[in-house]
Amino acid sequence: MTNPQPAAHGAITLSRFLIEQQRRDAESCPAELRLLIETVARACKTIGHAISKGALGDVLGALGSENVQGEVQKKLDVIANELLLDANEWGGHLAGMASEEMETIHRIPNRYPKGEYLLLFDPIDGSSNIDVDLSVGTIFSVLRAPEDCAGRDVTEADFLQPGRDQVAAGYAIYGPQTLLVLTVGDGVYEFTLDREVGSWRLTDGPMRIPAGTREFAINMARRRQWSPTITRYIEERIAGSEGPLGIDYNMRWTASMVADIHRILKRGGVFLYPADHREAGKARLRLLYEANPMAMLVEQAGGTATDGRDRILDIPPHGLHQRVGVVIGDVQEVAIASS
Ligand code: AFP
Repeated sequence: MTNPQPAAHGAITLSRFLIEQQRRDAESCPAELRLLIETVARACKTIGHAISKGALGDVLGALGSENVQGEVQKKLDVIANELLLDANEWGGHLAGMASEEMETIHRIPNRYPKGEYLLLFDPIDGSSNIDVDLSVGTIFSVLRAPEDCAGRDVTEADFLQPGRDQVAAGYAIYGPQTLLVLTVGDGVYEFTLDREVGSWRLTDGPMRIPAGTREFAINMARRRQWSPTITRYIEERIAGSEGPLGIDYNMRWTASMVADIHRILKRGGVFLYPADHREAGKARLRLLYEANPMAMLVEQAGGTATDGRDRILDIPPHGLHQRVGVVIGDVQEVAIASS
């Protein structure tokens, strides 16, 4: 009897994919991690449904409050944060959680069993896009809790692990389609939400960043913050065929890292949000729950990610909401921009 042909993409659900990954390599996807990922994926379905209601669901607009980042909180920032906390705190997979929307960590209540993982997330990435119906996303990162956590409460320090220690990373993107893109360290896979039955269906993977795509993503309004290296890198690409490179580039900027990174995973290119070279440590993106998970995904897809000099995944965190410069995507473009 011939081996059963692998099911065509679209026929494989997230649950089946994770169970088969667990069978292939229990180390990369043990049952507890599989169940955690399925829980996060279910919460992302609920978040996507809330977003799709728009003005009909009283989910748009700001709350008149600020988060720990000093940024205006949108209703959906808080709704999505609560959904992720509620979905994940009772399952027994986690020792704690951390979020862009919470000043400090969220410990698992004593009434629930604790697990061996730490979950970090940006519940809604690209919040400024919510009220104008542009793509937003949810970014998540999974770390192992230190072994001695079993006998004590987790602390913020337990979350301060370099990105290379992540055991899983992913994002949901709420756009024309609702997608989940995921890695457990064995390739990057895309799932599309089948809204008719409510299941995630495998639609791409293992994903590889196409090399040589001449497309960069940067917020040009921040030009005064760029180092000479970044300034030269962008100016040469704007000069295109009339400049030293002798070839044209294109630019995209979606104000949602999830949407820009998804485009890079699908068709290549590079994303840059450099730190402000005039003031040490002044940067926009957060290391633990934006840069690290995206860097794991991009490296798993054959790309690279630096802070403008050093590999993102090797940066030793010193704070839960630490910010970092980001240059990520096509290996050659990242190398040139990080030189
Ligand atoms: P928000 O989630 O606060 O909208 O920030 C989104 C983000 O962190 C990242 O997703 C975007 O690439 C970047 O900020 C957009 O920054 P600008 O608003 O400066 O373009």
